Amino acid sequence: MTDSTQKPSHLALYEHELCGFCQMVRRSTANLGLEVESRNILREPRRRQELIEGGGKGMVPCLRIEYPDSRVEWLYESADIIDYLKRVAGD
Ligand SMILES: N[C@@H](CCC(=O)N[C@@H](CS)C(=O)NCC(=O)O)C(=O)O
Repeated sequence: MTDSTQKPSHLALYEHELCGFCQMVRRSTANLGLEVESRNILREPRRRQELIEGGGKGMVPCLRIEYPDSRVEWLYESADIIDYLKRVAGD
């Protein structure tokens, strides 16, 4: 469950280029005009480690949501990520 009361201060997408679900999310960030940092878990192994440590599993795509008070949430599932991004873009 993501915090719908606060706007994120930073968004980062853990992904890789061989993942079709990641491509769907990436397309949606482009269409919505959102700035989302890309963190590639194949090209940068430390990103995969971060993902497992922070989110609990190595599955991609995963959106790391940081709030102004430094709280962090990890959102898995492409459909949930896209819904969340649409909400953020609509604010
Ligand atoms: N239902 C998930 C499927 C994601 C998925 O299957 N990701 C694959 C890459 S395309 C993966 O990370 N598999 C490795 C793992 O689950 O650890 C979604 O829509 O995001």
